[in-house]
Amino acid sequence: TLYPKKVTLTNCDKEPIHLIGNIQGFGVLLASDLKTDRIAFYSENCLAFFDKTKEEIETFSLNDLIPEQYVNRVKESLNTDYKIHIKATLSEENYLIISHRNDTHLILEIEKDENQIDTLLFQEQLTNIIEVFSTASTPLAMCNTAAELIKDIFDYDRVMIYKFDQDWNGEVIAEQKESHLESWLGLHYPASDIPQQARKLFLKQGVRIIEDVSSEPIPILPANRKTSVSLDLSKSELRSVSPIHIEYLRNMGVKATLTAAIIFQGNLWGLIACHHYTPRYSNYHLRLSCKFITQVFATQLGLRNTNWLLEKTNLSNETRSLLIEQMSQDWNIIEGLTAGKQTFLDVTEAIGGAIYIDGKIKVLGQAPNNHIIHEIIEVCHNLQQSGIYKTSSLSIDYKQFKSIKKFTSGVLCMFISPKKKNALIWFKPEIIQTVSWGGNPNKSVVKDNNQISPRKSFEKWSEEKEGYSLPWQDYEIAAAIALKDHIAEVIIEKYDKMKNLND
Ligand code: BLA
Repeated sequence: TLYPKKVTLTNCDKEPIHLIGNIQGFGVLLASDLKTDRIAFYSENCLAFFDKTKEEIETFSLNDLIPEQYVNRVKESLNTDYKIHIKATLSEENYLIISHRNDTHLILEIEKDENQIDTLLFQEQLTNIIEVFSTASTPLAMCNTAAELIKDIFDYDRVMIYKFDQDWNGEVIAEQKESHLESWLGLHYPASDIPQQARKLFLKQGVRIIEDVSSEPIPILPANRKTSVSLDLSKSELRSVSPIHIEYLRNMGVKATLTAAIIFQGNLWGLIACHHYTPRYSNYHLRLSCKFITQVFATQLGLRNTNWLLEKTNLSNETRSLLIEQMSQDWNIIEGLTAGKQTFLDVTEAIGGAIYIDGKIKVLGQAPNNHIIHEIIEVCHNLQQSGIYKTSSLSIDYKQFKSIKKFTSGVLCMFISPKKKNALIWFKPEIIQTVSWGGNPNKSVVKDNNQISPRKSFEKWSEEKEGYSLPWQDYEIAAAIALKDHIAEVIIEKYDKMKNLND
């Protein structure tokens, strides 16, 4: 296959795990070529499963291995992006055939059908879920509820809600676990623990299990032995696991996982990560249910966040209308924005700010002196894009501002007109945080002989994070842009008024 033998530090996030060329042993895999309709790839365990020789399978089409009525139904998945699963009896045993297509192949994955779920109980549980989520009081309460539900239903030793930040580092924000395990609640993990290609696959596959980190991967063989391409396993249920991640889990002492993607508006918001300390198989019914619950959870969570954002936006809009009224009263922009009951600070969550118009500076709340404000404006003007510059770590980006980091770590600067340096600036204070990591994030990879390994220790490692404010949220930036646009309008109107008076 084209799979690189050595994964190095520089190609870690390029390891093509969708082409890994192996499956896990809880099923068998067949792939038929969409063009020729013949079997193009098969997992090695198909030989025993179908009791055929390599030579036989390599000349077969699906019909030679699987009864025609099943093959016909399986082929329905050719017209859809979804998976189709059918119950099948093969050699007098019950199986599930789960099929889907990629660009070139129809892929069949066959697992034992051992549905021991009490359907009625299960439907009851699923029905309760929507109610339970919608009555949770905060998004965090909702995450705790989700962790409890997943623990109850799927019974892994540890269930975590793992949330990504804007740099793809993550934090365990909710946890349910067996009481003898130490808690990982609040621990942070660096982005490199789940590299970008692994995150991308979660958008396609949604839920995946690792049944047993100690099991031997089963090779996928090409029917044509000269084939130099690998089968794309992006959506496969059985895809085997990157050796680096296997080592990672071993170092953690974990034997099996169930992982579900929390996807909101097409973005990966976080993961439901479940660990088990002995091998554990969750059948397809359970995996589908997990997907369903996670989707309901993601939707409810998204709704909550949207409502919250809407409330904030509405409040900020009201403030802005008032400011415009104040500015229009006597056409004094600076007075209108700073002297009334509401000031321009109120459209964001800033605690200080400054206005610079035609050489005049006016400050509000916690703000540095005029000299420093001039310096900040210079920096912002050089870095602005479309008239905006924002940072939540001014003193880290620019050492000369270290002495003012207490009140001025966060800066949002909005230039009113692109040519002049007239600007509105908002400031946020430094929030010193102790961040606890699950292992030292500076040593998240160990390198020996050009071979890389994940860290060995997941011991709690704490770090003081200084010089950062809370981030500027999208609604704050939108509010600042809207205010700036209105100020520009007021300036034009004022100019027209003055002109009319003079004419
Ligand atoms: C995959 N890494 C993953 C996955 C998780 C994590 C959840 C998804 C696969 C799964 O377990 O089902 C990381 N797991 C965590 C974290 C916690 C957890 C942070 O429980 C916290 C509690 N990993 C490394 C390094 C590399 C790496 C250094 O530490 C690369 C150089 C790679 N991680 C890596 C790869 C995958 C992965 C390649 C994909 C595995 C696969 O799907 O084949």
